This record gives sequence, structure tokens and C-alpha cells, in this order.
Amino acid sequence: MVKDKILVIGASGQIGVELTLALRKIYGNANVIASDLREQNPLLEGTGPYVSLDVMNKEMLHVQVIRQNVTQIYLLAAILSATGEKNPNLAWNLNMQGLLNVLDIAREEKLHKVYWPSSIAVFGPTSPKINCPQQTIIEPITVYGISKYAGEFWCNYYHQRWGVDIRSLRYPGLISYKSAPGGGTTDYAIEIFYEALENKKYECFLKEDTYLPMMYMPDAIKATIELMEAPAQNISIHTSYNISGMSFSPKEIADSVQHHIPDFKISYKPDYRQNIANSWPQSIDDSIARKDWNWQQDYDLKAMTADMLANMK
Ligand code: NAD
Ligand code: AKB
Repeated sequence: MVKDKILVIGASGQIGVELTLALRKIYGNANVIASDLREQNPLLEGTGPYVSLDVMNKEMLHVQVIRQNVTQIYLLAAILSATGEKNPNLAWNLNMQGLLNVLDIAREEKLHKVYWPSSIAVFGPTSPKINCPQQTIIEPITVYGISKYAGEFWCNYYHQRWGVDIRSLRYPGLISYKSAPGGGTTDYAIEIFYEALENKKYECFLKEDTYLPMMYMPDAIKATIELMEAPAQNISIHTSYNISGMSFSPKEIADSVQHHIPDFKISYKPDYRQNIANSWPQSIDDSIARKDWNWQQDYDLKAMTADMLANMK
């Protein structure tokens, strides 16, 4: 069996740090190369190789892939929903060109597998709000959502036309404490923990009854690895799989935090991100992921809150 050598692009980000560490446990530290535009995250230091790399520089990326004998790429570099609305051109360029660079190299170098995440942001105001299905009306209103939806079809195209084994999940908002989030609409569900512990109060940028699909990072890492390890014949979705963990509103997560920190107070001051959140579904139907590769989450709101606070303290 050929030993896999993995390149993680965007390894210093919110998902990248935890995914790199998890992959290093499975494949061995030396076989998982972390890369990013930024300095490597302190949590990665001393755990394995790191290269400074810009995914927009296709030539340098190609050289790294050949030089390091890379067989799998996890592409995590992107601009998320809230930051994307501030600079739509930059978001479109990075989110699309970065993906196309990786897909081309994967085709040319016959990489074994590629992982690229999509998002619930592909859905728009005309998609069903409750238990939003895999296939439905999809009319995203953010540049981030448009780039993710286009990206899904590029993945499908490279699979159909050139047989590239590229796998993808439509992550919900991800909640974690190890590495800071990178500018999303769901980031309030992380900020609330920091503010509750430090100041016992939090001003939320979404309204109290804004329900959104969310997931705790350990579940996201588990889902990613399970999807990548599933036999190719089990994979029926070559765009991106719906995947679900939990759904809650700012009021519900505040109640959950108050259970541990009784004098915590939340107030609400919605900003431009409310419009983005309003356009997304409140919950997701992920029955195809459950059927194809036995997806099952471990954390609900109560378990996630307890684990976040225990670790952050
Ligand atoms: P992040 O912003 O925390 O991390 C992205 C990383 O990419 C950063 O470390 C950044 O320095 C790096 N990067 C940016 N431009 C680069 C470039 N040109 N070359 C190399 N690296 C570059 O993002 P994240 O939250 O870890 O998200 C990772 C992926 O998961 C993205 O595709 C995102 O759309 C997707 N996703 C995230 C969430 C979430 O809640 N975090 C939800 C859905 C989908
Ligand atoms: C964001 O809010 O932009 C991300 C996402 C759901 O893709 N967390």
C-alpha cells in the first residue's frame, strides 16, 4: 500500500489547526504538512512540518506537491461570509481560484484524494428553512455562498470528467476554543463563551430568535475524517454533503451558558450579519450522509456548552 502524504492548506485557521493535529495522529506527524499564508499556529509548533504557502500561487503550490510527494490535499483557505461581504472581489478570487488551482494539480498529479469544505451558506432565502434537504432551491445571496455553490459544481465536474476523488461537506457554523474563528456570521456562538467567562456579558450581533445550524468542532473533525476514509463506492454526493449537528438561537445558547454562569447577561444589537443569517436555513436534513457513511454527531447544545466552558476555563 502506498503511504499517503497530506498537505493541509489553511492549516493555521479555525478548522485547520484541529484537523492537522487529528490527521497527524492518524497518518504520523511527518506525513501531514501544514501550510498557510500566516505563521503557523502555536498549537502546531513542534508537531510536524510547516511550509509557508499561498494557494493563489499555483506554480509554487505545484512545486510543493511534487517536491513533498503529496498524495492528498485538504484545502481550507477561504474568506468566510461576513468578511466576504466587506470585500466581495477578494472573497471570490481566493475561494474560486484557490480551489481551481488545487483541482488542476490534483488532476495533473493524480492525487489520491482532495478535501474541500462547502457550507450551509450555499442556501438562500428561497431554500426551505426547516430540515433543508440536500437537493432543493439554492439561491445564495452572499459572495461566500455563491463561491461555495460554484465550487461544489467544480468539484463535481472534476470528478465526472477526470475522476478526481474530491469529497466535501456543507459545514454548519463551527464552534471551537482552540483556534479563533475567521470572520463568519456564526462566530457569535464562539464570542459568547469568551465574553461570558471574561466579562459576564455579551452583546450579540444577531437577534435573539435567529436559529442557525451549528456543530461542535470535534464532530466536524470526526465527520471530515469519516467522509475521507469512506470507501469510494459509498460516496453518492460529488458536490457536497449536507451535514448537521444541532440548531439553536442566541437566546438558547445564552440560557445554556447561564446554566453554568448564572450572572451572565446577553443583549442584542443586530448588524449587517443579521441579513446573512436570515437567508440561511434553521436546520439541515443530512439523511444522505447518515445513510452513505453512517454519520452521527456526538454533541448537542448542552454537551457542547459544558465541554467548551470546561476547556476554556
Ligand atoms: P479560517 O479563516 O479560520 O482559516 C482559513 C486559513 O486560510 C487562515 O489561516 C488563513 O491565513 C489561510 N489563508 C487565507 N488565504 C490564504 C492563501 N492565499 N493561501 C494559503 N492560506 C490562506 O477559516 P476556517 O473557519 O478554518 O474555514 C476553513 C474552511 O471551512 C473554509 O473553506 C470555510 O469556508 C469552511 N467552513 C468553515 C465554517 C466555520 O464555521 N468555521 C463553516 C462552514 C465552512
Ligand atoms: C460563516 O458563518 O461564514 C461560516 C459558515 C457557516 O460557513 N461559519
